[in-house]
Amino acid sequence: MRLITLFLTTALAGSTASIAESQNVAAPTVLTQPASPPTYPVKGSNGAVIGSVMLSDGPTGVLISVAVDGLAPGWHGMHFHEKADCSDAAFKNSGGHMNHDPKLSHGLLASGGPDFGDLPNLWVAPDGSGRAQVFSTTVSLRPGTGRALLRDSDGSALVIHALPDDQMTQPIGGAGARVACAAIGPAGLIPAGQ
Ligand SMILES: [Cu+2]
Repeated sequence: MRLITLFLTTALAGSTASIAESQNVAAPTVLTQPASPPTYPVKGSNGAVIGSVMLSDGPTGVLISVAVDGLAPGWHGMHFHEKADCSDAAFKNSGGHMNHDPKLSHGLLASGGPDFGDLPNLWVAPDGSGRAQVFSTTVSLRPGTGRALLRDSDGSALVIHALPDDQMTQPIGGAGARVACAAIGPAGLIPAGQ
C-alpha cells in the first residue's frame, strides 16, 4: 500500500511539472513577509508611549498603520525623518525629512516633490485618538528596491507634528512642532504578540 501511495505521489508531481513546463510558467516570486509585520512604539513629548506604528512591506511600497491616543484633536502632519532617535522631548534628534538630498520639494502636492519622507496627514478625533492606514511608494523595509530604506544604518523615525501639513509650503508644510515619534530600527521593535 505504501508503495502504491508513493507511486501515485510521484506520478502526480511529475504531471504537475510537465503542465508547468508545457505552459512555460515561471516560478512565482515569493515575497518574504514576516507573519507579524514589524511594530514600533510611538512616544509622546512627555516620553510616555502613546501608541504604535506597524509597517507592512509590499512589492511596491509600505503600508503604515498608526494608532495613537492623547493627541490634540484635528489634522496632524506625519513624516518619516532621518534617524531612529526619539530621545529628546522635541524629537529634534530624529533629524530632517528622510532622504532630503538630493533636494526634493516637500509636499505630496508640491511641484518637484514629494520628498521620500512625505505622508498624508493623521486625523485625531475629539477623544484624542488617531487611527490611520496609509501607503507610501517612496520607502521600503528591504534594500535593493530603489526606494528609500527605512531601516538603513541609522534607521528612521515616524514623526507626528502639532499642526496639519498643507503638502505645499516649504520646508514642512507648516506642520509646526514635533509631538510624537516612533524610532524605526531593529532596536525599537515591539516583540510579536504584544
Ligand atoms: Cu516631520
